[in-house]
Amino acid sequence: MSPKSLEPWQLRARFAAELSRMYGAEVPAYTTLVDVASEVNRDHAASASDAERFGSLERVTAERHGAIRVGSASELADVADLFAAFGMYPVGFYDLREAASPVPVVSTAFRPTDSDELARNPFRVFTSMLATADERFFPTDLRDRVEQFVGRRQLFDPALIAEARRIATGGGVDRDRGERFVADAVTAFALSRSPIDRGWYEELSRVSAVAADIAGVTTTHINHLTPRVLDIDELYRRMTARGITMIDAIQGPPRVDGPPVLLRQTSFRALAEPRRFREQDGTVAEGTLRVRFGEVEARGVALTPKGRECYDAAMAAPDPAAAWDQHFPGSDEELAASGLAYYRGGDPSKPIVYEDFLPASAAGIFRSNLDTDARADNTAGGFDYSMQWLADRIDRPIHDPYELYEKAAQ
Ligand code: OOG
Ligand code: NI
Repeated sequence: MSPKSLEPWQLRARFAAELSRMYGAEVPAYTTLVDVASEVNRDHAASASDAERFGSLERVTAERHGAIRVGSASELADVADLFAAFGMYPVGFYDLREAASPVPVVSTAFRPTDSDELARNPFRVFTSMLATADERFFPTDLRDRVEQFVGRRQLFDPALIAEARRIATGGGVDRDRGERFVADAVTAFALSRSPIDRGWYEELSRVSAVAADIAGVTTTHINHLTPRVLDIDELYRRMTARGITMIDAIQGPPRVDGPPVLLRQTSFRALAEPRRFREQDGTVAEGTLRVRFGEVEARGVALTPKGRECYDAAMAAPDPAAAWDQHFPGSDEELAASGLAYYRGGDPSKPIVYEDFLPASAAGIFRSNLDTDARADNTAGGFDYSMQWLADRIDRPIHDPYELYEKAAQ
């Protein structure tokens, strides 16, 4: 490739940075969050000797995850083509219908899969698809209308997807075309000003606020963008001190004295944003919707399947923090020796960072930012979505996260 061209990782780094700029302009509290996260990271790096154990300060400061939501498998297939140009591939399967407060979506995460690529820029996007085939949420008549509505819209310009395919195949692109491609990809996730059909949006809201956000509009948007922080408890305190009300709890593992594992997250509700509505009489009126939010996360070591069982057992206790020591040893040496967590070459000083998501936390994050839970008819039949079902529909393998950690550990 010529020195003037951009490789997928460079496109990915620009994509993350430009999405961040756009989201900051759209959601001002996000900018505060990023500032506070950077401060906490700087302070933590200055005071802790092993601050870069889970990635360089440079990686962590640039690190973001985003979340988007789509309405059908064919829209998800377009997303997969688009993200492949950035070296981001589907990893893992999350069924949020199984959560304590169910959300009618199934999800995967698009991210780099190799250690080198993750070190260059680990941008990941949690991507949810509306589970329209699940009759507990969508009786046949509603399902048909949702599928027709989604089938008629076009989230991505076919030219953008065609360009993405060319870039993925070529392994890069020249600078001018690459910059245009990134700009067009970012625009595809901007909040739209086109009028929303109020009656349709409200009908879907009665089933689920997430269903309305996904299928009540003709576009998609970035739902949140999440910076990574090295000390999430400190971040929580500083945000609260600035007068931003965070959700009650940090999701995921409790704060522990031993090595941090997996992923801890917290969020706050963004303000209502101006949107336009088409009323029943055809007139267009200004209104607002409150669907987006801010989130921040701290990442720890990836657990093996055996470690994950210990985690699930600890979290099932009435007080997970108090029960933690019964399930987890207190040092990296012991975690490595007992095969509970992944370390590069088995060396306890080289933890492999958890790059994925947690279904219970994801459902908790969804829920804490909604006014109402989904309405389900539990006498109706569900639908057996699975990782393989999704992979077949998007015509791509979905990676098993454990296989990727296993490979990184070797
Ligand atoms: C996704 C919620 C899940 C996370 O970090 O667990 C998520 C969404 O709101 O679309 O982003
Ligand atoms: Ni998130």
